[in-house]
Amino acid sequence: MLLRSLFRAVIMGPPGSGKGTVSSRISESFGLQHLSSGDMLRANIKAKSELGLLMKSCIDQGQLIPDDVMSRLILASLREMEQSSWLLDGFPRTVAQAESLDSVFTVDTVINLDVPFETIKERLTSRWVHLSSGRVYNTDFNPPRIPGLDDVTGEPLTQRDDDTPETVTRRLKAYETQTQPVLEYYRSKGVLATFTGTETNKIWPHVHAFLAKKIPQSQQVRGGV
Ligand code: G5P
Ligand code: MG
Repeated sequence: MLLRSLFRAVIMGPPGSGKGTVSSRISESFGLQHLSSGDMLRANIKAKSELGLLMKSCIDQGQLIPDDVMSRLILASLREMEQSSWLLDGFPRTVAQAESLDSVFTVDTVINLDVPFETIKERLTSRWVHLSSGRVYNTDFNPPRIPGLDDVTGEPLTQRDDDTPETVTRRLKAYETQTQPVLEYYRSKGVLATFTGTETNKIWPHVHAFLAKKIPQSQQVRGGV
């Protein structure tokens, strides 16, 4: 039997650094399945499950969901994608989460979007999202074709409850204390690739060139940047 080689990647970066935006481009160019922890949590909240309520209170306060809850949720989804190449966005966010991922899957590469905090704040207050697909817009950077409506479905866009200036400050703090140590964890394993900049359109060609070398040609959907 011919085994297809799988590619497993993680994308990291502070809130608003462009993980969702870059992930969409990676999925489109390289065919990796995009799994966003934040999108999964928001789907649970929308479904009004009991767990969803607990999650909402954490997210709205800019705090992380407990590691055991988060790892269970993500690893269950990844087990269903065993035959796929994937890109994880927003997980792991603590060293404990990275260790639990490592105990089941080998991560081939970790893309780290290194975007200064000053750049991020104003981006988030002008972000609009299509909740069910995770598509992300911005009134300045990538506005929808029709204001307030998703380009693909025509459904209304919404703003995230955690995109207020106060909550963004708390999310950046949580990133500094809990998530930055994960970068060191992956650096010591030799899989961390950092891309520094203030504009996604300038960072993206570098990410594209890097992945084009890493991902088997047979798996790439199209080569353009
Ligand atoms: P999320 O959902 O993972 P964050 O905070 O990590 O949330 P976020 O906010 O989704 O990250 P992003 O995906 O990095 O940001 O960025 P994006 O959406 O692509 O871009 C942000 C905005 O900037 C968009 O409007 C975009 O259009 C615009 N933009 C992009 N590039 C540019 C540019 O070059 N210029 C300009 N002007 N604009 C640009 O997690 C949310 C919460 O869920 C919980 C936590 O509570 C977390 O706070 N959570 C977890 N808790 C524990 N463990 C985990 N693993 C968890 N995962 C999620
Ligand atoms: Mg995101």
